Amino acid sequence: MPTKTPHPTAPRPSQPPPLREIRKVLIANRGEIALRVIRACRELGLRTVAVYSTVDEHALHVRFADEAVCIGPGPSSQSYLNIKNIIAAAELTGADAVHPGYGFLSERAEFAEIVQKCKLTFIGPDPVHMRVMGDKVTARQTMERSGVPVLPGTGVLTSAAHAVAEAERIGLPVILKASAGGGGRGMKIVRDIKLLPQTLQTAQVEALKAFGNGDMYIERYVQSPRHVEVQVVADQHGNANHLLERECSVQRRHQKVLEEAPCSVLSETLRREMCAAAVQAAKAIGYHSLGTIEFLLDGDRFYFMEMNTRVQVEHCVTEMITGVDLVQEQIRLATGEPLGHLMREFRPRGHAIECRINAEDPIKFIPQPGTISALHFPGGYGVRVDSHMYQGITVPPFYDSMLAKLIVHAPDRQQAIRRMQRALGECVIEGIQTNIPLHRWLLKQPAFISGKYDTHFLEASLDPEAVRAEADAEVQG
Ligand code: MV4
Repeated sequence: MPTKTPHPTAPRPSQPPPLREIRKVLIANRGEIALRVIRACRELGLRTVAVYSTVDEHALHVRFADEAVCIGPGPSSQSYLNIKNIIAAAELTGADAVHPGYGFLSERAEFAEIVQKCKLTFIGPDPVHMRVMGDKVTARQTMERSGVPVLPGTGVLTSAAHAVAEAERIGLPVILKASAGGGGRGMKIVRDIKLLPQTLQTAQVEALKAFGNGDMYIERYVQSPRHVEVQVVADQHGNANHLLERECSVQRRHQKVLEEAPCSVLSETLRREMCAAAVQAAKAIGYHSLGTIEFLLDGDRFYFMEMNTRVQVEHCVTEMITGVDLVQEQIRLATGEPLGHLMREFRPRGHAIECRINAEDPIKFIPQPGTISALHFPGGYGVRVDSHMYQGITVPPFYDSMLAKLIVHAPDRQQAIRRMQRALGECVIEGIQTNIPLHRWLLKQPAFISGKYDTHFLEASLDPEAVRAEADAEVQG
């Protein structure tokens, strides 16, 4: 084996040599993202180690990897979150790097620290940056000091009286957020000042129970925002850049359902400003690796919401409109290589849409584990399917219900919508219920087609009868 196969677009020899050699990567994850990382590794000429729980013995990531190690039983707490067993698997196989994927251990700073202490390369940022961004009050204050727009808000609330005084200063409605929360967990909207003390009390108790930390803060509540996030990349030499934005407002209970890139309502000026703010955010903390800066977009104003320090489910729509393999770049950046070709200015190349196909009742949204009896995925020009499914697989009940990501790329948004409708029509998944009827319904909604929707659109316009009609139409063909 050669010691290192250069990335095809890697900087030419005039650039400094990599700081760390990576030859074998352990993927501390499962499902489609484990496959996604294994594919990137294979193209980079890197060897791969899969880890798996007993219920994933026949999973595709186990077969795709060069080696595989069982790390425990089905429940995540005993397998995909079992740090000791994952590190043991890395040592046993002689892996020299760990890719955490998304979910599971991907945003646990302690895990990244342990990986580093074991002389393994963590394919992600510095644990310090994971901590700063994991604590939402610290993240907010750090961004505010760096000149990134944030909503009027507070630090950690010290008492009910403090909360009331601050809410009166900011103006109602306000939103109470848990400093240790994120992704929509531990939030409460307050519209009546009389209800604030009681709501704060309840929220503190809940946050303490859920996160082991009851710290709360207040922000002005934006009534109907869009969720727009910017993909950033940064190297270990102080360079940072953006790869445009993703629109993620189509969600239900903080679970994204469909994502697209670029955002169809951003003017060139606003895009430039938002992307510049995201780069500024990454530079402010000396960040390196891939990251996402989430913004709330309110008309033509945008505000920092959170930073995600991992590869995201929806990274593929960015890949389609930029032509960049983000996972390969994430691995390359972890070796210490400079941004190189990623320093160029990116312009959106067409339009991409991703539908998350979940194993769930499309009307009641209840997860549906079971065995897939028949499977056919769409193909053809401009269609990409990232999935760990195959005919005969049994979907275990322990993990996320996402079965596949259906991604389309087309010259413009209207053609992308048509292409997604076409691709969904070709999709056959039998044996378990999926949310494909929901997507078929969604893609026909005038608010979606016009692009004029916000974070409330899906929940506000959900029509069980219309989704059921899509499910029935699917059965009849
Ligand atoms: C907000 C907000 C309105 N105003 N903050 C939800 C996820 C977490 N990252 C923050 N979230 C929100 N924060 C203020 N000051 C509305 C949301 C929100 C939301 C944001 C993005 C996507 C979907 C959402 C659904 C409900 C609420």
